[in-house]
Amino acid sequence: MSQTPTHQNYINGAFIDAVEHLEVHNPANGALLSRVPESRAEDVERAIAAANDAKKAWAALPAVERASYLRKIATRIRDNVPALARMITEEQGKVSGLAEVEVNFTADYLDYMAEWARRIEGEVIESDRPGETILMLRKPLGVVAGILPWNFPFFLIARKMAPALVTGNTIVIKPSEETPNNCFAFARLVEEVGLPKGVFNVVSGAGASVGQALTGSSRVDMISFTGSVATGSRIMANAAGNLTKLNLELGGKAPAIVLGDADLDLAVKAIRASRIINTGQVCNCAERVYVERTVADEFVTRMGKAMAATTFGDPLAQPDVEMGPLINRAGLDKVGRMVKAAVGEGAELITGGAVADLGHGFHYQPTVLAGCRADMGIMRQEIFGPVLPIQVVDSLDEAIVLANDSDYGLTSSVYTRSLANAMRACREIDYGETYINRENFEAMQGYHAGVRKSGIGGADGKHGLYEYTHTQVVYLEA
Ligand code: TXE
Repeated sequence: MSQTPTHQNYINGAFIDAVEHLEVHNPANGALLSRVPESRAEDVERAIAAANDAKKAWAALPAVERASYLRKIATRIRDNVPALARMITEEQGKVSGLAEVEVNFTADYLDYMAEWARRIEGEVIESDRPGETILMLRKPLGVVAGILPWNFPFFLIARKMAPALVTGNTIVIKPSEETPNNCFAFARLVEEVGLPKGVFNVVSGAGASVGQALTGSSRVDMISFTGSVATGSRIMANAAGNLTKLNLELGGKAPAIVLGDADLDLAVKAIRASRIINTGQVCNCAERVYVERTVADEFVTRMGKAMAATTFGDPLAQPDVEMGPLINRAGLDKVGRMVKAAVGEGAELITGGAVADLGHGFHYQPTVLAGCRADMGIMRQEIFGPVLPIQVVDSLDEAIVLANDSDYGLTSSVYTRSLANAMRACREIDYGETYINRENFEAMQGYHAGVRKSGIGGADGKHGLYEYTHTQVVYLEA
């Protein structure tokens, strides 16, 4: 019988034993997968010190040299796709196909960010004084703390470390307690490509201890966090003492607006895909639908059938299923509570509506709720599960008002054949991202950012890259 692996923190280019450990389990069947460091304050301090010690030499390397390490890591990732994808499926529960997409996307993302090496640009500004040149330089911030969620754990390492490193920062990553194994696998690839020590560090452990220590440190220059609003808010409070720069991606409650002139086949297909991906546990998942009355009955019927046909189970035992389990008991209970409350408040259950008893794992049936209203919790709070609540509207105006009346403001979508309706929705919908006639899934060259409580700052593309820099203006009289 193979032994349960025990992981070590990766600090200053070395794998280091921890005193205490957390257990990691497979959410599909409860199997114990590994033990990972329950790091202490002194481990976090060591990692922050290593990142600080490494930052000067790293920033002094030409950006193309920094980028060459990202490309080497991408190559090593591509050499190991099946093993990495399996590891993600085991600890996170996502289906194998999506896990492979995540791994390949991560490699592509590293290459994409590496391409920016020769495009990091400052400015030359006209001066008021004769003989003076004003230069705006772009510089790294220093040490970044990357705090990760569990839903796309492998990709999110790259989303934070690639722009941080190519612009000359060093980083300390804290993976989620739920999904740390793939982060240690990433650290091994970093080690194999010979990245200078201290540039990339991993410390695992609880948010309340390791996360708090990282975000409260005066020697961290930027916090890049993806997770819940409640934790984002706690991090902001903890960072306030040092006024540490924040980049927060805090999830969403994405509205999908289906107008009477929409292609309903397309709308059903795309909204279903945007709801069931990763079992509904994605920040840009379609979380609520506003459908125009003229097509509401037909849409609800078709969506009910489409969701009911969704297959689910343990993705390692049944590789063809479309959905795996939810991440943990808390996630399952939250989804169950929200559906029960909605039905109690008058929502009509079209399909699903219960925990799926497979004898193992945290599975919830694909669910559609019709007759929802704006005052129901299910239309306002992030569900993060395979549940689609639908509300009928009488016009695009009403849909836009309801869509905007939300604490969240990350992604949104509109289904219509009218260019005028699409453009009006784009102008009036207050969201960081809007998809027209397509499923919700962002591109690495876009800019993933939300308004309201969905976060501060954003990721991806040129604008995401520059979040990891500050400017220095030089007034040069020479
Ligand atoms: O998130 P947390 P959880 C939403 C989604 C989900 C809910 C709860 O609705 O159901 O959040 O998920 C670390 N200081 N999203 O509890 O707590 C923690 O260790 C510093 C949306 O898993 O936000 C982990 O590494 N760090 C989201 C990370 O924060 C702290 C993705 C995320 O955990 C900390 C995930 C603290 N005080 C959940 N407390 C998205 N944006 O897509 C915890 N952490």
